[in-house]
Amino acid sequence: MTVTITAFERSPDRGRGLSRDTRVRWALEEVGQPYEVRLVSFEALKEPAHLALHPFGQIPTYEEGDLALFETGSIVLHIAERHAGLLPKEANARARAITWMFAAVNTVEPPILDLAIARIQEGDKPWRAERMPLVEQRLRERLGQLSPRLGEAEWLDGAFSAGDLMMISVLLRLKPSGIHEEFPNISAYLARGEARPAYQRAFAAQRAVFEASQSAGS
Ligand code: GTB
Repeated sequence: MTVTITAFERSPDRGRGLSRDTRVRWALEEVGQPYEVRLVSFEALKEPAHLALHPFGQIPTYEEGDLALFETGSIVLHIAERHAGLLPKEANARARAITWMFAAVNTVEPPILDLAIARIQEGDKPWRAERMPLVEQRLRERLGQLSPRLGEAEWLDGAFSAGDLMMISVLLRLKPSGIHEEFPNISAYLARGEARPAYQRAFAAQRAVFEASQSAGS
């Protein structure tokens, strides 16, 4: 069955792989599921056709036959459950891998998003100077908890899983800030994720969208 996802026609991250379609592309690449991409403009995100797929008017969405999904956690879990390779077969290990997926989006991503919002969307607000140290401190606390748990392990819990895919995807958003470099084992973990051939293919695919938009605009 054809799988179609949506992605930004012109991603604000300029092809750096930080938009959330990258994690869905990565999951599809890991399991070897071919997919198509429908590029959506910012205006189209808020139009009825897209809102019927995504009530919050965002990317990515995932369509497969009659099934339409939104929310990357749910989409990656769906892919991982339908294909071998991203979730362990043993029930407890599988539950732990899913726990790491939730930890990525519910516990680690929020302080990372706060940092992005404070830096970009609220960069010109009068409270920025006062707020930024608090935002950075909360983020460092969270990374300071994740780092010893990861330790020198290759992945979070045994073999690479959808838990690592989500956690690495979330943490990669830190790259522009450089804060991850304060935690060498987290930096090495990100590098291992980025080195995976499936990640490389996903990154190249989203990068190609940016490059095509540059050529079209020039
Ligand atoms: N919780 C949802 C999920 O995980 O699927 C969040 C989806 C989401 O925030 N999508 C963003 C979106 O569609 C794109 S990824 N925003 C449009 C809108 O809300 O109107 C967020 C993103 C944007 C820009 C960068 N960047 O420039 O680096 C990185 C990530």
